Amino acid sequence: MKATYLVGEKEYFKNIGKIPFEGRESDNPLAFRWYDEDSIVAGKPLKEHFRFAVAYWHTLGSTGADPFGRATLQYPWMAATDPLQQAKDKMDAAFEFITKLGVPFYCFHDYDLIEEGEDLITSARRMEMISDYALEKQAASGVQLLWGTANLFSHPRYMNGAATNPDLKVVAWAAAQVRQALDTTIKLGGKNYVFWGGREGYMSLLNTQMKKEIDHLARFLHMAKDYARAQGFTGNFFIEPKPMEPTKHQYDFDAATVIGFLREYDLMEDFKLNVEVNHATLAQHTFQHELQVAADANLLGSMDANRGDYQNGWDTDQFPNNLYELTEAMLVLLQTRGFQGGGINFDAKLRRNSIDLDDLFHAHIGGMDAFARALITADRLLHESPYREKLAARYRSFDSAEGRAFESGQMSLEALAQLAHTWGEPVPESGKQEWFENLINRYL
Ligand code: XLS
Ligand code: NI
Ligand code: NI
Repeated sequence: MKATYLVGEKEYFKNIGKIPFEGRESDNPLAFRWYDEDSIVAGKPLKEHFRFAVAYWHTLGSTGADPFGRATLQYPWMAATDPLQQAKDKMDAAFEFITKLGVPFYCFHDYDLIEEGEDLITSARRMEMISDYALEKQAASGVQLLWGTANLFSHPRYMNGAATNPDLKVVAWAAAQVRQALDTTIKLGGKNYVFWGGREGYMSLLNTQMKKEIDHLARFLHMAKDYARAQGFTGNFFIEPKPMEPTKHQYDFDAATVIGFLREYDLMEDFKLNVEVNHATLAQHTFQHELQVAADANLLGSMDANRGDYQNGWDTDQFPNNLYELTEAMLVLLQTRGFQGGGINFDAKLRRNSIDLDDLFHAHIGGMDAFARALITADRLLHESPYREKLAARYRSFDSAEGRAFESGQMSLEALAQLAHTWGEPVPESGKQEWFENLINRYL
């Protein structure tokens, strides 16, 4: 990223400059204490491990509205009533924020960039205009697009789903929107393209032919992939699992479900997973479980960082700050091959009463520092602590000749059973869970 940052005609975040790294002794809340982007951990700079991205919809577009009350956030870049002017102001603010924060990527839904028009042609013209502007902004700042996507869930036409809608007319409209979002992503050099199945699911099985809808979803994904590949797109496609909300049952329930779906419909070559913390916990999994499931299938593409509320279980999209949870997640990341093509997108939003512009900085700085500290801790756990040794020791019996024969399929059930007779009753061995748990706190 270039050292100078872009400030549009207006400067939105006045009195805030480029966020510096000041180290652990600093008590400046607008500085990084752990995230020193060029410092090398586990063989590469922190910025390459994380590939942080700002989520356009939350960071620039949040209003603070909730089902009980109207907007509390009146961001100055949303003030213009003309949609073209508003989109340009929003983008000026976005690039000012992203470059001051020092994040290398951003992510968007099509109509986060500019308000949808009253028909497809108007929308296409608007997307053309704002993506030209984004191209200029990207070139001037060095900020890149981690992924693009299409919003196939907000407009009322999608209330019964998009690709899984029982009405082909809606499916066709979704195709028009996805084609346009793919074109925009490709034009902006996007590294990846995301499908989060917004309303791809059902509210009641009574009015739903589930098999038909899931077949349609797979067909739609094949079409989108074929189109993008024909346009020269070489990036990854990501599916973002989520078990519920907005529908009662989302088809992309969790990582294991999505992996089964990709396998069944022959999509494994092109699609990987974008794992989100709060979606994992909604599915009653831990975040690290979902990462491990994706990584074990060689399908860990990217991550949406946030956290839920552990008391009410909702998808509250709070900024990540739980060091213990993040350290466990970074242990998975470091012990597997890391992200394939993706990075860490802050799919997180401010609380409705966090109304100051600097709150956006505090939120992201805190999240980035928490990830940096977690990664540094996980790396030390792997290299300075007895963690790896102790974990491997639990499985050491499989290093024997018999263990290797078992693992490589060279042993019958009779031969395995015979070993029980030879070896006798096994002596129980402790799982040492508390020992493992304490180790993390010791290194944090
Ligand atoms: C919603 C999702 C959404 C996707 C992008 O819960 O997290 O924000 O990341 O469509
Ligand atoms: Ni989400
Ligand atoms: Ni998300």
